[in-house]
Amino acid sequence: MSKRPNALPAPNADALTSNVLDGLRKTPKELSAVWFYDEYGSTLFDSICELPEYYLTRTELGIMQMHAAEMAQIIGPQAALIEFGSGTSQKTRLLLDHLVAPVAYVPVDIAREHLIEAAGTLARDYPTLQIAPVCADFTQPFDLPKQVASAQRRVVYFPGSTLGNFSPEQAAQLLDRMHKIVGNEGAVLIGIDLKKDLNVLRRAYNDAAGVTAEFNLNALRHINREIGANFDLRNFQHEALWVEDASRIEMHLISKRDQTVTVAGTPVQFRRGEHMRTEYCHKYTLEGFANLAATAQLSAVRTWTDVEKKFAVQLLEP
Ligand code: AVI
Repeated sequence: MSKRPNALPAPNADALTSNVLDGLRKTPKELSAVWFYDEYGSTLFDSICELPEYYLTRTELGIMQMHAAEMAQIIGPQAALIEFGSGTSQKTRLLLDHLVAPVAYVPVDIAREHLIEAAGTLARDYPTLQIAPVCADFTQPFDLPKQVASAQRRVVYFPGSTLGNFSPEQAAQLLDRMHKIVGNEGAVLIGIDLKKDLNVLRRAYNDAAGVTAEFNLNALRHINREIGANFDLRNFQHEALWVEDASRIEMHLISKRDQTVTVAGTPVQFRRGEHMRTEYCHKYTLEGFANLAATAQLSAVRTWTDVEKKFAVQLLEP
């Protein structure tokens, strides 16, 4: 649901099939990370967030608990908060609790039912706040609701280090889109995962309980169901590896044998040991991220981190 780094293409069979086949024709083969997030995959992702090895969620939550009041103070009164990939809006509540007279909260998410449900719960808990959900793929242009018009400031909130799941080019484009949405008086509040001890990183994506492995393999189950393929999940193995040059963890599925998989009627050969990439998870240095943000004419006015500097939340302004 909320964690999609990209939306599935328009749900017509041809677009979905080309999305998969185009990736499988590349060398190395690739699948889009959107395939993780069916109903079961979203539940698995929620379980990942609770894993002892997966420090990201609890570290970011800790930063928000500690500093949301200061973030709200810097954002200022009568802001409109626009959240990209809002999901359950858990971290957002910490901000909303401290913002002074916020004008509107605009959760943007592709998963309509989850969006409506989360907006309904928030509306009950924040009865004076205007909540204007937008069901959209945030990587594509979308219209802002009229409720933001009277805001003193627009702020895009993008927590969770979801930016790290995009290629550097896509991430730059996304930051640029955020800049355009908030305008020159606005701000972007973003959560980013920082580069750290490689064993900590590897463990976060190769957890002992095997939940991340199941999450990765579930992409194949999703594809089998959605476009008619016969991936046998027993014939693939999960691996998450660190790629230093790109400063990222990559999630891969490795073929355990020579095999032919039929994908929407097209035979696709896999060699034993062949890797198929399913996700990027970029890990930033503060300097590297500053360079990325600069491509969208944004720079950090304030950075909050945990004591171990595992994760950062930054307020970016034009
Ligand atoms: C959603 N996103 C920030 C997660 C991450 O850590 O990059 C997705 C994930 N993939 C494997 N575990 C978690």
